[in-house]
Amino acid sequence: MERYFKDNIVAIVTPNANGPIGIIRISGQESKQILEKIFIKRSKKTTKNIKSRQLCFGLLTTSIHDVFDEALAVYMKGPDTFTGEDVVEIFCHGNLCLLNSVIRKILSLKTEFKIRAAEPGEFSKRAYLNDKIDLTKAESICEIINAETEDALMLSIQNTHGKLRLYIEEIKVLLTEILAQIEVTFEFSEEDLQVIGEAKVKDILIKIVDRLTTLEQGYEQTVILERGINVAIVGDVNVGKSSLFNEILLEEKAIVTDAAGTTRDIVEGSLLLDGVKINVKDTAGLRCTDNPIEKIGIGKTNDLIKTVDIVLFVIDEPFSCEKVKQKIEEAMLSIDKTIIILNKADILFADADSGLIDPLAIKAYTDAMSDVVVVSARTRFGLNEVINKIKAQIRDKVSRTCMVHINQRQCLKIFEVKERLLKLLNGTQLSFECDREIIAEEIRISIDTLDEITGAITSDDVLGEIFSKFCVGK
Ligand SMILES: Nc1nc2c(ncn2[C@@H]2O[C@H](COP(=O)(O)OP(=O)(O)OP(=O)(O)O)[C@@H](O)[C@H]2O)c(=O)[nH]1
Ligand SMILES: [Mg+2]
Repeated sequence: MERYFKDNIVAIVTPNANGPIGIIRISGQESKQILEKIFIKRSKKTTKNIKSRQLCFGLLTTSIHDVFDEALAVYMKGPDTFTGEDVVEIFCHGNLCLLNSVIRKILSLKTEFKIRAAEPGEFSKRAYLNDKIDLTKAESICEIINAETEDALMLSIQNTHGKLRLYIEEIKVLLTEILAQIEVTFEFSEEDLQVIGEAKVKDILIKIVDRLTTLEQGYEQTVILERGINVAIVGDVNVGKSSLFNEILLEEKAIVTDAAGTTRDIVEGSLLLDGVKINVKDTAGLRCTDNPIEKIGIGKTNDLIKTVDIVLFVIDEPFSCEKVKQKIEEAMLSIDKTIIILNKADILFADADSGLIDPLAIKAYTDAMSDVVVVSARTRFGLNEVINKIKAQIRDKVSRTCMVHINQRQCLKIFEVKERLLKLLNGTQLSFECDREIIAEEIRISIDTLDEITGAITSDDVLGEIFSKFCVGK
């Protein structure tokens, strides 16, 4: 741990691109002296000293000969800073050449100061090592930066306020209660044991397992919120899959032609529905073919079908119930995740006189085929109904009650504890009377595992892995 406190680190904290403003951050004991070497405060007042938490205007030195930039800088004395150390932030023009030349200038001071470039996530790692934040908060910072939807953002922000830590602390309190119940029995004779604790211990264990299950569900929700819901458009060739894909995305993304077998690769696009990211995938039409390229495309479609959350299965003939069922079976689709779409309503249900879609003709068909949504990709008829069906499936998959952002690492620890406790609850070999020491030990290990989530206990390797996922400057 010592090494973290000895050297100063520097990084550009704004994105790796040109922009209006660029920010450079330095953290470490010598931050202020480093700033004073590269920044000349210009002030009408006589005082030239840089004071803590006072934004100063001045000239910034670069590594380019004779080039100075006008900039603002602030020095914040620790420990009330993000990293807990002295921190400097410099706000200059957001040109990457300029920012890099300032960094080079700062690093060139390494003969005078212990200064080096920050590793990914190192500012957050120092904040954690200096007890400014716990591990759930550190991880949520990275998750906030990467959140793509409002829900994912909201949940990550809640963890910076300690939502997950609180859940974990509550479970730890319950486990500690059990430990106390068991430890108290160490004083008693075998006959008294039944009376003292077993029922209560089991009750608390059941309660904890319930809470851990809720947290595991939180992980499933997190995955959906972060990666979105995957929707594949599948069906025979030429039924209008690509046309539908383009209309759903409101973008001419996939090629549409009247030639059967136009689409080969999977074409992807995304949109937000009810705050959830929907990844729509257009696929190669299913048919028997000798064309080797098309065959590869159909292979990709078949692989994709197995992994997506929702399939929009498109037909362009008003088939009977049995025929639709047969086609779904042939395509090996699970009916639960399939929305059947009959496309080309503009020609299939055209009124003889006006040539327009005849709602009565559609009603006659859908009365018998209630699960089929009739649409026309050409006129956008029925498209809202498709969107509503997708939204209904989202509601099934994303329950917004009891949501907490859980990442994979945290979920694995939760799973580990749940498995351990379930073994205690269901284990036939262990008896409360004879194996109190073993049970107590299992509870202690469970508490330690939960501590690994909040970071109360952790190893250098785990820390290295967590923070290496961060971007430089965070
Ligand atoms: N009249 C009418 N024609 C449509 C409709 N949707 C698609 N088409 C036409 O049907 C033909 C095939 O459309 P695509 O969207 O390329 O069909 P696909 O299912 O992607 O075809 P493949 O990629 O070859 O499997 C094109 O000529 C489209 O203009 C529709 O709703 N009404
Ligand atoms: Mg296509």
